[in-house]
Amino acid sequence: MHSPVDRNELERTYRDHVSWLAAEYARVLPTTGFDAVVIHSGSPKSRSMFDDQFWPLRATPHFQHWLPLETANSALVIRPGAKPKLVWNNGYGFWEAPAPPETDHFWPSFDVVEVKDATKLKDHLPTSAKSAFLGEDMADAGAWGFSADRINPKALLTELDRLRVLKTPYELLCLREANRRAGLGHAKVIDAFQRGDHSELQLHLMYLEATAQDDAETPYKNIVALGEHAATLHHVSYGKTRSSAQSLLLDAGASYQGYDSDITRTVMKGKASASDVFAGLIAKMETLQQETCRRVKLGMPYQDLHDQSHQLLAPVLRELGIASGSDAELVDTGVTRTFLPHGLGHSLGLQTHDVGCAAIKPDPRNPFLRNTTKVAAGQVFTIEPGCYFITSLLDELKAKPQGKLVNWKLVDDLKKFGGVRIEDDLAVGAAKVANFTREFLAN
Ligand SMILES: [Mn+2]
Repeated sequence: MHSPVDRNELERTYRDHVSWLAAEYARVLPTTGFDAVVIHSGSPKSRSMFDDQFWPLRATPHFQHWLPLETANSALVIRPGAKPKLVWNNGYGFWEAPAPPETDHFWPSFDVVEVKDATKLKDHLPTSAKSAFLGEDMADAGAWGFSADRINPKALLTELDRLRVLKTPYELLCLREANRRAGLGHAKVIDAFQRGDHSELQLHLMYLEATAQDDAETPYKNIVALGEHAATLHHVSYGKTRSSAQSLLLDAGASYQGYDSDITRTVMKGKASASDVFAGLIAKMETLQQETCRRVKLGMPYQDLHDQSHQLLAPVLRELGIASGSDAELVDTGVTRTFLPHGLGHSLGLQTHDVGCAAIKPDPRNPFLRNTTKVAAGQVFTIEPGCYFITSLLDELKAKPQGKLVNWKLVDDLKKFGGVRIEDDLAVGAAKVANFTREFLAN
């Protein structure tokens, strides 16, 4: 186990990160027609118009790119040549207050102006006719004098989304630590599952405890799927009764300074002979996933990796007797896509499914692929092949001519296990590709 983040390294890499961001904004703003930008942190969204509760804040990613402060109704003012200004609204009243940030390393990088009331924010914003506004509070922006063409201008947003694709050393440090934390949760839950029977809710709560996260703080809702529930790709309505299911799919992450990890493991318990095929499937998917990770090379289209994972899945299906036919037949007729309907992976950073790698539409055969870039040094993305027994998709396949390639008796037997997904977070360097997940979680 690696030691937690060193404070000096955090401070040093963060300063460099902010300098780099400042230089990039100084390059991007004039080319998109602006001389300054206001980045609003966001405001809590109402859960229902019929009561007075709010969802926890999800800060604007462009705001979090600068600093790990989860604070509502605050704003950053970025003007090339000037120190970044944080207009920090910390007037919370007496009902509630946000959790303090985990560390305070970021404050010296900003001129901080404190306001006690969201309505005072506008007094500290630029008045230039060439200043842009980024954020979800667009009605406020309009009221503060930003014309519609200066609110979330598409050309600027596209450039800034692109900036989040290539990570700085600071961001890599954070993403690696997010993996370490999630690894603690995975190890704890897998161990508990293999020792005894639990409900999905119990396993979920164990994960939160082991990673010291409240449910609302996890980067995405934990997917805790026992048995057949794993066939629901995003199973988040946890069973509350103890289950004797023999398989568990756990897809859960952690956050550090706003940066996310996204990890999936599928495991079995016991030595039930009836489940031999599924145990074999987990082992073969592990091999397939590791082979796909090994194939990551600078300059190759990520979509090629996605397509190759289908080429690798075809022999897995055949060797286990799930389907027959040649690799080409199984891939070209869409049989592998019935068992693996989602994308191979996605960019990862401040958002679990970050958007910067999905600017181009994928091939129509890969409708859910969220990474269509060429692999480049500085990218961090997931590799998460799977193989599932999803009744609705299987029924569609059964009705087609290529349905005859499938051993339906075996598929029906395997439905009780739901499916397999194995997911790691990879950081592409100029010289090598690091697997942040495997540093902390063997398999
Ligand atoms: Mn993922």
